[in-house]
Amino acid sequence: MKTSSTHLALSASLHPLVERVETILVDLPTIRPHKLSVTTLNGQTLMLVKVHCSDGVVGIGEGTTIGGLAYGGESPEGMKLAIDTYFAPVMVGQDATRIRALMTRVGKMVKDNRFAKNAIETALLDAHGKRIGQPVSELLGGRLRDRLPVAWTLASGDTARDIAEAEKMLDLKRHKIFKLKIGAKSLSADIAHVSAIKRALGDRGAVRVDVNMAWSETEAVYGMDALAAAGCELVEQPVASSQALSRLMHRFQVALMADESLKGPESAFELAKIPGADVFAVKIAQSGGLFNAQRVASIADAAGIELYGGTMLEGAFGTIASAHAFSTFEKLQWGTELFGPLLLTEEILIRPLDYSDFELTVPDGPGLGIELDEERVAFFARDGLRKTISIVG
Ligand code: MUC
Ligand code: MG
Repeated sequence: MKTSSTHLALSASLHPLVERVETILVDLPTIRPHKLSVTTLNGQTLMLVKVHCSDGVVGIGEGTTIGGLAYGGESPEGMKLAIDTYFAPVMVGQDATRIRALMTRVGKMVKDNRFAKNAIETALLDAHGKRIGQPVSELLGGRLRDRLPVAWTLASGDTARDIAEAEKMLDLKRHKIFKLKIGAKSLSADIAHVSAIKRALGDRGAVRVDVNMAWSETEAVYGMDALAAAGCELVEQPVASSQALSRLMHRFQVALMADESLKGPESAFELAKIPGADVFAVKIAQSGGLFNAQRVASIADAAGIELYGGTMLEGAFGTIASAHAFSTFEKLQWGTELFGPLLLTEEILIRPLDYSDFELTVPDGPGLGIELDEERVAFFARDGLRKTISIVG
């Protein structure tokens, strides 16, 4: 007995441990202002987290929000603070290979903070995949697809500019599904905007809208009818309330998708029970990690709800972590919107991602299968080289 417990202790100590957790804020400009009903983005802040392990392996994860605290309860700065102050002490010295056990430990000490948990879990999965030579998708049970359809969001705030942008995306064969951000203007202005874009694109492009909860239920009743007549195939989160979503879903033919209502498996279960949506926009950050995103997808499948792979406008690391998770979903009827890195002016990877033929390739190298360009990050890091140069200049 004594010998076997000594043996267990010894073999456990041979497992690589978490040695250090490092967080970096990276500020990157967007290619144009990105207008949502809740805020307008002119740039995006990525909170990158590096988990350094005792075997020399380093895993990278990302936490990104939309407009700081404009979209939800976490911000990049808040995630950095939470990870530095509360996550890191719980993680350091722990077995880096037992990811679910470590995330359970973190969960006991840290309530909520789904976005920060997702960033940490991504970094642990990246590290372990690199360690054993397997892509993250395989650590999640195995991918069912290598390529994912990718929608593009038209959100310049100007109809003619959006049409020109959609035409460019069709020409480049990058996107043929377009999501329009509405809800900031009057209902009639929004309907005219959507109708004009759908008329210009015809059968060459699918048109969907995201209202980001901006409408009341009565506005939504008018809006859903008019949007369907304009040829819009899906309406994302027109209202905040789950009960109102459910009433709209039962009243209208056009597909209704839940986004902000989904905050992890419990909320997915509650919404599926009502039922409150035809489609779930699954996001790894909103779900609280990649494993939880898979749970949300399973709940949807079991309830006959269709699936869509959503984004929090992440950079490359959050986008590719999402791609690995979505590649394992049995069904993905509405494709994905993993276009986040394309909204940024700057490349932070050594080799750019492969967006071609309207799809994104899920990398098949170890871990996330992507490599950070450390020099670019040093330049764009908050208080990094760019700031020094602009102060000097
Ligand atoms: C959201 O609400 O879906 C996705 C695309 C975009 O432009 O914003 C996000 C968030
Ligand atoms: Mg949305």
